[in-house]
Amino acid sequence: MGVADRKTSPFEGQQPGTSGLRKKVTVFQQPNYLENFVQAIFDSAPELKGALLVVGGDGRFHNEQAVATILRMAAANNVAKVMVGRKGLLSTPAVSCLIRKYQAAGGIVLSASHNPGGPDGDFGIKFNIANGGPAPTSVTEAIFQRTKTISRYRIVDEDAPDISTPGSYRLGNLDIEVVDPVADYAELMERIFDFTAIRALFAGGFRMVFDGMHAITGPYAREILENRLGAPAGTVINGEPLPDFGQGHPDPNLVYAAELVALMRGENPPDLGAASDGDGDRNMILGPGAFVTPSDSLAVLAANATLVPGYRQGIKGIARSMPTSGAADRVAEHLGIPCYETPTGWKFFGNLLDAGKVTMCGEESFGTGSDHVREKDGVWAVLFWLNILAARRQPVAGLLADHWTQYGRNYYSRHDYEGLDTIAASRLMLRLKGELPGLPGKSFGRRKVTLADDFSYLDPIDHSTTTGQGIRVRFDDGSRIVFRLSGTGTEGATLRVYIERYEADPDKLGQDTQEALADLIALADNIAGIRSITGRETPTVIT
Ligand code: G16
Repeated sequence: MGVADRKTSPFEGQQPGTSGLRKKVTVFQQPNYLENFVQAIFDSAPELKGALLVVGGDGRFHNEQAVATILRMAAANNVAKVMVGRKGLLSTPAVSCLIRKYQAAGGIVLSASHNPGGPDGDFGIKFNIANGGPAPTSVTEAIFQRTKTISRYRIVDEDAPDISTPGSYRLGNLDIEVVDPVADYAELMERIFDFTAIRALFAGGFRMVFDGMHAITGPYAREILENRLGAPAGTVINGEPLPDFGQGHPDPNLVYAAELVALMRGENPPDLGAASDGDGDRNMILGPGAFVTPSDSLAVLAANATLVPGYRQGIKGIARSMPTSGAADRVAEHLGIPCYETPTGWKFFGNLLDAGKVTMCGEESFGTGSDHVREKDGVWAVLFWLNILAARRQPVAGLLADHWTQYGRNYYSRHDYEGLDTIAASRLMLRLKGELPGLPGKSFGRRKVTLADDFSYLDPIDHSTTTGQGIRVRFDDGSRIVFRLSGTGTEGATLRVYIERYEADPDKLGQDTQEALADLIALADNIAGIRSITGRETPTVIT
């Protein structure tokens, strides 16, 4: 077996963003581009030598080639064994599950999440550490620094084996175990949820539609919902993973999950509508006449957690990203448990979960999860909803209404301005930062600013500080506007504006969200000059 030490030179900009390195497929197709980044991972994570590494991706275009390259490089970098999903397929939460279950030293996830795929689409790579979660900033920064000086990478000459059938293979000194992508994950779900109750729910005629969006979760949802829980065939739609996601945009929100949204708004809608994203870590929950915001979803799951066998003992704490609404905070307060506010990025939950400070976490970006793995988990969230609905026998809208009656409602919306000119977007943020000192005490109509800052986070476990995590403007009535630039896009800049207002009046809990937030939405433009600086009259996506 020949091991080649191949010469290379650094590429600009191999800096991981909110969740790994995401670029256009064409960027990843450049000779040595992927190799440089993978070698930087091996150089920055010496614990992988002689150990087990989990590898898998969401099946998007370029997945197979990338997996083959990683196998050849793992063999040359003295990894003892790679566990890889059949055909290189694994959802992101399934990677996390395997790392934890088989005590791997880490994992490599190939995905650009909810971003479109195909030859002109996006690709991505992310390193997960031994706890199963995304590497913390200290590690991603070390990888990035390494990419700047890299001059060689190691790869075996031999081709990687065909991994389309589960089994044991060998490549030089490397053991390769090809696993069924679904089996271990499905087994974990059976241990957490009351499958008997959910089975009875379906047997009683409960109808749901799960939109796999031609991404990774189709096979997971088919196996769990249709095969193990007895939901009728056809419950899972768009369930075949395709390299270009059927030319769709695998982002489970009201805009991109249009087929599901139309079904839920059509005649005789099913009792539950759900969707997941490219790599299976996001989720969207809909009921007839009800859209559950991800922030509300976290709050509802936390409030009802003891109905689920895996959380019967109660939850220790909740964590949410800063831009996520305060709905979960109210549940935490009621339960007498802490609620932590972290920067955007699932990696910030890892320390809190490992230290046992929190059991559940969630983000406004359609992510919910718990300490069962160290990633957010789309199918898990859907099963959690099913378990609650099976226990409470209530429609989604009724459950939400009851929740708001008890806790009040955090009206919440995110307005995204995608594909902005990067210079204009930075100018907007810079200008806003410059305004911060003058904002507290200033009045806008009937509201007065009580806090205006650029969010920074002191990790209570490792005491690291992360700065510049989004501009927060809070008002005296508890409402809030947050501005930040996305760290996951690959084209231009995306400005995210998060708008939130709390309402406790029982007569005002059923308003249309955009109407309930209309004056704050106008205020956001007034404060940040969005229209004048970006030239955009309206957001690209409203969720
Ligand atoms: C990633 C991160 C999430 C984050 C989301 C959006 O999710 O893991 O923590 O909330 O991106 O980030 P941004 O607002 O910077 O675009 P995913 O599903 O894309 O891996």
